[in-house]
Amino acid sequence: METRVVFHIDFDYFYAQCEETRSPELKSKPVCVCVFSDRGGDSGAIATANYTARKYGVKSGIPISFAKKRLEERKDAVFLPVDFDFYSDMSEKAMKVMSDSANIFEYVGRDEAYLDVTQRVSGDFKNASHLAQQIKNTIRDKIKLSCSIGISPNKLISKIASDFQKPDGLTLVLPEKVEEFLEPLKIRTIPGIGKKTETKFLEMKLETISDLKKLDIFTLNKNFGRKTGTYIYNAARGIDNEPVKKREARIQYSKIVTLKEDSKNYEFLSENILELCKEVHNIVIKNNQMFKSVGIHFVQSDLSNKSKSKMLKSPTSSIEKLKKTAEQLLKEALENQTSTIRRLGVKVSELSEIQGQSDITSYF
Ligand code: DCP
Ligand code: CA
Ligand code: CA
Repeated sequence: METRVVFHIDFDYFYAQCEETRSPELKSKPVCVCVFSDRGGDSGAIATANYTARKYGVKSGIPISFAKKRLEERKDAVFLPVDFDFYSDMSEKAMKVMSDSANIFEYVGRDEAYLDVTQRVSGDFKNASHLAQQIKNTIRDKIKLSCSIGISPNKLISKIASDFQKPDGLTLVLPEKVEEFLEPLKIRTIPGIGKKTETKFLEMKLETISDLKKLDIFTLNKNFGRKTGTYIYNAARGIDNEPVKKREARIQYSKIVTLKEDSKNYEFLSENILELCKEVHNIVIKNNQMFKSVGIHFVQSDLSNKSKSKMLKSPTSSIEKLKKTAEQLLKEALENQTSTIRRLGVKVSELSEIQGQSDITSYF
């Protein structure tokens, strides 16, 4: 197989940086972006914080009240509610710059993407560094965002490399330097290895990737199962053949069926709705997403269209919530339905990525 040139691009302290771009006076202050829960007050969690706030121990996932305590001495600290629409707009613009520079562009989430640029740079890593620097400059000049880029022959190493010199980093790992780059790193650096797996290795006195290489494939498979064991074995050696797959940013997922017969009977339609919910939910989970809006869609017997949707209180990935909302919409839609229905659809939108799914058990 020819040597590939793969970028992983990740925006720095993304939500908080978007807020700084909108209000530059925030730049000198600790900035925390908060997901307030509907219980009111300070209940809820920190989505992210800028690097000034991080110096005080504020990070993604901790309760807002902890963050406030840690920043007590900083009277200028700012706590802002999340504004997903604004971050999506910023993301969309920056993603455009990236996808214009790639041979294959794979959207991962609002704040990161993989690019296969092998052809674009004629397989040359020096050209690749220049291209990466250009992308960084353009995104900084046009969109006022900084990002970090990892360059290597595969997705795994590029993902690790983009995180290596954050913020505003550019890390190149040449094919012949891959193992050298990995060896001193903590095992936890391997994507998919979470706290639980790390603890298991620490109990075996294994801390770095270099230590991890002492385990043979049989031991790993015995402990983690063949799929995960093989993944860890290869990852420790920098081996990853996953292609960069073309994927654009999605704004919704939907499924539609043509019914066995035209109908406006609630029981019959509801059965179909629940089946569609299952299918939509499968795609959503496979893509590691949550949704905040649920919609149903009718194509009526005269082929006219009708749709109805509902915004939820907070993003969710729950199938029960999806089913319940879709059934409720169906009930409401049928209240004054005269025409029978020929095709029926379910969609979810207002998507966001599920965060904190970094444990290997949830990774596969
Ligand atoms: N996020 C979240 N909850 C989490 C983790 C992240 O809501 N537990 C959101 C906020 C982040 C965005 O996702 O801005 C991207 O997550 P990253 O892990 O890439 O972290 P940041 O971009 O915030 O920081 P870094 O500079 O480390 O990339
Ligand atoms: Ca980021
Ligand atoms: Ca990220």
